[in-house]
Amino acid sequence: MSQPEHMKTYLARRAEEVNAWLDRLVPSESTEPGNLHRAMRYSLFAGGKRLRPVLLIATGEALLARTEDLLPAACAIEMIHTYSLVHDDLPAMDDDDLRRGRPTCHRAFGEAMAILAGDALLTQAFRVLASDTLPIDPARQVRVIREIATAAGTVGALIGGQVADIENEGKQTDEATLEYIHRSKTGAMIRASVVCGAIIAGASDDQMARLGRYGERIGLAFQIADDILDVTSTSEQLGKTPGKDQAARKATYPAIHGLERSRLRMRKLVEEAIESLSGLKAQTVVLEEIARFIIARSS
Ligand code: GRG
Repeated sequence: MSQPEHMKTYLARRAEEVNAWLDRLVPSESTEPGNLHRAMRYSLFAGGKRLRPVLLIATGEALLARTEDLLPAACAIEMIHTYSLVHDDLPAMDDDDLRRGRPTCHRAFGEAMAILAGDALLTQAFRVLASDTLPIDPARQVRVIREIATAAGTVGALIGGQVADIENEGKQTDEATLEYIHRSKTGAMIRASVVCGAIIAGASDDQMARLGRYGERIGLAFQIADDILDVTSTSEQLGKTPGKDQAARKATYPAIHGLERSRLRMRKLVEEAIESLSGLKAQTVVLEEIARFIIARSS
């Protein structure tokens, strides 16, 4: 089996575990308000790759944490990621009709329900993180909550990056601003996935620093790959509308650097990510493979 095929199988197996836990952690459609829970589940179970939860689990396992101690936090990160996609697709933001290969949440349930489904996914994530479903030492639990709240927040993080992205639409964006948007909007949550796996596993300061660097590099590489795919893929391949970045005159790597330089930068980031893992004193093969897999389709 080729490396990407092997990784696809690995991701699919892990995604099944994550899905089973998500199913337990989010209220059922028969629980009132049923329509809201249906909207949350519609987006949550629409077939996302589960990259962030898998990163959290793979990092924790590399440092010998138990999988069941990692899964609740992994699911919470996926809930936050899904909320961000639901809100990003709204008419007031990216105004998209297609996500994960099917109509976006607001297309299926209406705008009001999509806004509330996003809010509810974010809230449920922190409920899970703060509950005793997370069977870890309370000091580590608080660190995980703080890490995720920071990554989902405003300063160099998800919401802040989204604001910068919107404010720079249609403008001549310089390299520093582009990098800030990518590191914040996409990179922060990916880095937090890795770092939270490390916190739950009780990583040393040295391991935290190396893994933080790994997460930061693959986070940026992932967004450059996404920018490249937006230019080079079809809507069937992407599960969302391609060419939207260009149409909205968004700040992207290919727009500023062209495809070839973007690919070089992305590959360099993955090399640096893998280098960061050396000396970790842990079994890092899966993390190396994930880093390569992230850019495989856009290389
Ligand atoms: C609304 C606060 C707020 C933030 C929105 C996530 C986001 C920020 C915008 C979505 C558009 C976009 C290009 C985001 C970059 C991150 C990205 C590539 C998301 C898609 O992640 P995947 O590929 O998706 O992991 P799946 O569906 O597999 O989970």
